[in-house]
Amino acid sequence: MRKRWWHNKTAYQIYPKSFKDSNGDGIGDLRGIIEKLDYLKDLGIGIVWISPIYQSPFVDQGYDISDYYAIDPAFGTMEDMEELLAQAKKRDIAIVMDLVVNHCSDQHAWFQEALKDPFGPYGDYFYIREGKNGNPPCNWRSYFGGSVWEPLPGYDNLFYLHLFAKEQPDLNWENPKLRQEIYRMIRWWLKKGVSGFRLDAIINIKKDLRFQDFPADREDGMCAGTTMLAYADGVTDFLMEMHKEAFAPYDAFTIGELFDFRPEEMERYIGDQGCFESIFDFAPHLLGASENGWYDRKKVTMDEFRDAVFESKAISQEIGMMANIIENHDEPRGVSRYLPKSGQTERGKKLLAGISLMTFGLPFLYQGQEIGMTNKEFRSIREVDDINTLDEYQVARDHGLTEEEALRVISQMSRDNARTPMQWSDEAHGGFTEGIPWLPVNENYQQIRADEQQKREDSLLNFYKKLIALRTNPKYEEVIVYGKQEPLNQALDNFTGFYRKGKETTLLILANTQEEPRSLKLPVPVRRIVLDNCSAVSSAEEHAFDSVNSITLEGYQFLVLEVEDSNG
Ligand code: TEU
Ligand code: CA
Repeated sequence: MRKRWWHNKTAYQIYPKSFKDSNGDGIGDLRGIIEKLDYLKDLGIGIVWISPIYQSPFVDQGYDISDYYAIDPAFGTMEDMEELLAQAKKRDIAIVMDLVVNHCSDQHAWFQEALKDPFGPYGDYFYIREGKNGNPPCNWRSYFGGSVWEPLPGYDNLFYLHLFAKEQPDLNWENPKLRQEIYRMIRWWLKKGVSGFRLDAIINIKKDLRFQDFPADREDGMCAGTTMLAYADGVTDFLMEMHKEAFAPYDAFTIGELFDFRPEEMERYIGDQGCFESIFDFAPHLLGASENGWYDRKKVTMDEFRDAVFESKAISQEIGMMANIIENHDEPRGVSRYLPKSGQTERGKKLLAGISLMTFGLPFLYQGQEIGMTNKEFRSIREVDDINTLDEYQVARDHGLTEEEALRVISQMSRDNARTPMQWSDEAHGGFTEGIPWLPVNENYQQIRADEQQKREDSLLNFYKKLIALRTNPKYEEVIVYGKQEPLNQALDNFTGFYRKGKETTLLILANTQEEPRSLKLPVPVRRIVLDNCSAVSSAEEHAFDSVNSITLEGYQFLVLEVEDSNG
């Protein structure tokens, strides 16, 4: 694997609308991010990905872009952005933007032109097709419900394709002119000083151009739009071209958001000659999913989480570095989702943090994760803003769930769980805003907040700092960044254990993912405890460990041990 500057970094995702509001309008903004750069620096963050801040009508919270060259006034101005880039650079923090180019907003000039003349040059920027006697061309369902085809206003029997909301028309990547427009825009931002991009929903840019029906997968007679991906060959041709024309000239950091990819394509995605530098590992997040919708999802155990992560590492670690997440702006909070009820404590949260950050790959935190923010209890559907959640609520209701049952589903799965404002302090609205927040703050902000955890030595936040610091600690950097990951006792229930084997150092990571203590035979002599979530270990050197061959782990104990090389 070719060494890259970002390999020993820890990354952090900011959802700008909910991070920090600087002017009291209830919406987080760029000046708010600038205010908090020192907080991020102190945490040890080296890369920050900011969800979309471009001009947008906010049908899908900025993932519907109406001008790729403009900052939305809700977030600030282009000068604010330039200032953010400069301030981040001073602190050696790379800024990564969101690249949303599978679709744009229906308010984008391109689409407005296409509406005027569907057969003109801009019509060909989109997928405009004839329907079947006034009905959609095929039976694909959009991510957010309903057909992917929307009648083109003012025309008989013409439809445009949108895999997401109808206000997010898909861009026609088959059109070389469109592709060049996108590459030009990417280069423009890179030239400005952005370090790279997170590529939104990027696998979808290649369509199965036959636009034919597939067998229905729900009672509505439709099939998931993503069904077509199995028949859409050649996405990597587009991606390689984009890499060559836009990213390579600036040596940009790129991280793909892709589901539904084929494992044998890993090399082409994140290998040394791949189209991206990294991709997110969504394996644990796909667990328990049902094609029927959120109401039909299965609860995921920590052992399933472990198995999914181990499998991802097995297929990727010889090739490249995936990014490890427990949550993001589309997912529920990781601590609420993966930890058993009895483990939803600060100790359990440290354990989950430890597993995630000691796993081979680029650690990627989502805002609030570092203080253990949790899901929110939604008591009424009126508390929800997210378009995806509103649809899933309706799907659950249509399936016969009561209002109360449907709200329970939403409380577990809603994307708004992750989008409630960041909990900075015990001031009103968690110190996020001096006005009224666009989405209510989680009721638990007095218990879970950054300022308190900053001060408390044994807090989750400080545990994250230790984990992050290990990644650049000269003693452990090589093993944590590059050491091979190998499972330990994977057949044990409620247990996650693995080695990280470096050139000179071997670490053993043990996590007792249950309330009951357990004794464990240690396969190799232990040299020292590097990190322990049950007692404070301030520095590795101070805690030499007597050679022992068994250990008793407390409930939800997490340990990083330096051990003798198991092969020698
Ligand atoms: O997400 C793509 C994607 O596949 C998700 O929509 C996912 O399936 C869904 O959120 C599960 O509930 C990206 C963005 O991360 C998301 O916020 C956007 O809504 C979407 O693209 C459209 O741009
Ligand atoms: Ca604001």
